[in-house]
Amino acid sequence: MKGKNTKKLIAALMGVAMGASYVPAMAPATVSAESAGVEGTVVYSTDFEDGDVSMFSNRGSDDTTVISVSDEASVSGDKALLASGRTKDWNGPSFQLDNGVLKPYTEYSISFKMKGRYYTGGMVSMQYTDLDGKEHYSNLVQNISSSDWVSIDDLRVSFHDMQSKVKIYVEGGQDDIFIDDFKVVELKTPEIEKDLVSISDAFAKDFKVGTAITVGDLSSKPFMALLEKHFNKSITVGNEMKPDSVLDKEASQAYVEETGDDTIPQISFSTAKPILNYCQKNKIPVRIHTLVWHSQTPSWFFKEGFADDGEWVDKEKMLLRMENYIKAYFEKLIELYPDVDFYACDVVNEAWMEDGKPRQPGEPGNGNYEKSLWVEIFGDNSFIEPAFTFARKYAPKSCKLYYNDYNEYMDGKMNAIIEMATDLKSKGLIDGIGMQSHLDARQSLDAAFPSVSMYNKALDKYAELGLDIQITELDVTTPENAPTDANFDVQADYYKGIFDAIYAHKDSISAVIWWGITDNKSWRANKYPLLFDAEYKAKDAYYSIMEGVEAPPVVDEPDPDPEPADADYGDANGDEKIALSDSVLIMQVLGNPDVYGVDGTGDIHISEQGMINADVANVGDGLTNADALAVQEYLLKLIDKLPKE
Ligand code: 9MR
Repeated sequence: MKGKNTKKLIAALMGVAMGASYVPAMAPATVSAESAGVEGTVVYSTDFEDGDVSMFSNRGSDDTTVISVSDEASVSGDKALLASGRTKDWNGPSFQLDNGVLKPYTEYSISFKMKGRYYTGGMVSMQYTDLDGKEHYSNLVQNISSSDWVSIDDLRVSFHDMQSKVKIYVEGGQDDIFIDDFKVVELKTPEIEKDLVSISDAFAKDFKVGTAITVGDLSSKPFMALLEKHFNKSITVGNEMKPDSVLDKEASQAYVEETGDDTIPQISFSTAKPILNYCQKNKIPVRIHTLVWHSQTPSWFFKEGFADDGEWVDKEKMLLRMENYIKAYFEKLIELYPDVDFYACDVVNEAWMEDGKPRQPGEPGNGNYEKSLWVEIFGDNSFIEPAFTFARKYAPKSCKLYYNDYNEYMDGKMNAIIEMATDLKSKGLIDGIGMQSHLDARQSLDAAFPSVSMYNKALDKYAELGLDIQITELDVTTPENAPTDANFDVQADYYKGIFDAIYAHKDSISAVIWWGITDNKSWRANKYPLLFDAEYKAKDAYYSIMEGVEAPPVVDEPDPDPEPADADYGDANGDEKIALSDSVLIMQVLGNPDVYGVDGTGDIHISEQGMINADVANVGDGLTNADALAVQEYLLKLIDKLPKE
C-alpha cells in the first residue's frame, strides 16, 4: 500500500474529457483523471494519510455528521475520511470549492472514491448560496449502488463570483461514508476562435442575434467569451425567469398567514439575479421567458391558500392571482433593473396542441406533458387574453409582447395561433409571434423536419399577420444524433436552408435567438444541435450560415474612459461650422434618438463629440431643447457666443 501524503501536490498532468460518471466496482477503477485527455494541473489531492480533514466539513445548520480520519477502510494507504453520526438523508461530508484554493470562472475535474460502512449508496450533489442568501442544489451523480468502493471520476465543476458556499457533497441514507483519494484537477481554459466573424455583428442591421443561458453558464470563461463575441444582442434567461423560479412559495404562504389574502403571489428574482446583473453590466437586452406556461409552474400556485394540499381555486380567484403575479413580476423587475432593456416578453408559452386544440386539463409531468393547470382552472384557453391584457397593462411600453410555441409550423397549431393572434392584435394586446424553432435535421436534407419549405411557409403566414416575428429558441438536431462529419454536413446544409428562409423574412423578424451556444450544454446535448462544439470550436453549421456574409467594418472599440474632448460649441453635426442644421439635428436627436442618437440607425446621427459640442445651454446637463434654441439665438445674433452663459 502507498501511504504517502500527496496533498497540495502541484503537478502538471493529463486530465480526462469524459462526462461525470461513476464506476461501481469490487476493486476501485483507475482514477481516470490520470488517463489521456485534456491538460490539467492537480491543485489539491489527499489520501488522508496525514490525518488532515480540514478541507472537509458537514453541510452546516443542523447536520450532525462528524468528519474524522479512520483506518477502518481505505483504498490507498491505511486511512480514509470517515463521515459518521449522520441522522438525516441530506447530512453528509462536503468539500467547499470557494475555499480560497480554487478560483472562480475556472473548470475543475474532481475525482474520489467513496464507500458506505454497510452499503455504498446515495448520490453526489452540489450546492451554492445565491446573492440573496438562498441555497440551490443539483445532483451530479445519482443512484450510486454497490457493496464496495465506488470511483467517482471526473466531475466537472466550476463556480462564479456571484455564488458563495459552493460545495460538493455526498448524501442519501444515513450510513457512515468513507472517502479516499480525493483529487481536484484544474483544467486548462480553452481559447475561443477569435478571428471568426461575429454572428451578432454580421446581422446587426437586420435583427438582434442572441442566446439563452442559465446561471451555471456564467462560470465558464470560454462560453461567455463566445456569447460576448457572437450572441451579444439579446439574452434569454433559460430557466430562472420561469414561474417555478420566480414564484416564491414560502413568501406567498407567509403572506396568506399574515393577511388572510391568497390572491397575491409573492415574487423573487434571486435565481435569475446573476444573469440579470450580467446583462445590466454589459448592457445586453433581455427577452423575458415566460409568464404563463403549463410547464415549470408549481401546482400550489393554482391551489387554495397556496397550499400543496389545497383544492384548485376557481377561475375568478385565478384571474386575480394572474393579474397580481404579472403586476408584481414587472414591478419588481423594473425596480431591480431600471436600466436593463427588457425588450420582449413571452407572455404565454405553448398553449396550443398540434391539432389546434387547447391542452388537456390536469397536472403536467410524469408522461402527462399535454396537460395544463391553466386549462384545469379555466376549462379552455380563455386564460390567454387576460394574460396579454395584464401584460400590456404592467409591462413597460418598450417591452413587446409575444405568444411563443414549438412545432409552430404544423398546420393545426399554426392556424390556432394565427386565429388567436388575429383576435389579440385587433384588441391591441399582442406585438409578435415567438417561433421557438427546435428543428430536426434527420438523415438527409429531404427528410429534415420541418422541411425548409414548410418552415418558410410558416414564416410567410406569420409575417402576413402584420406582427413582428422572433425566432426564440433555435436549435437543429444532428442526423441519427451521431456526431460524424457527414452528419454535421447535413446539419449545416439544413441550418443554411432555414437561415436563408429567416433572412428572406428579415423585414418581419426582429430577433434570432439560439437556445444555447455549445452542444454539450444544450437541453438536447446528445443531439449536438448548436453552432459550437464542446471545445468551443465553430461547427460546419456556423460556417454554413455565415457563408457569403461579409465581416462588418471594424469599428474601433470606444475608449471606456475618454479624455474630456475640447468642445467646438454649436457644431453638433461636426461640419466645422455653426448653422441651422446643428439646431435641427439637436431637435431630431431629442425627438427620435433611435435614428439620430449616438447609436442611431439614420445616415445622419450625432457623434459622441457632437453631443459635447451641442451642449451649449446649461453646459453639463446633456442635450435639451434649450441647446437647439441657443444655437438659433446665436445665429440670430441674440447672443454673441456659445455656450450660452
Ligand atoms: O432549456 C430548458 C431546460 O433546461 C429545462 O429542463 C426545460 C424544462 O421544461 O425547459 C427548457 O427550455 C424550454 C423552453 O423553456 C420552452 N421551449 C422548450 C425549451 C426546451 O425544452
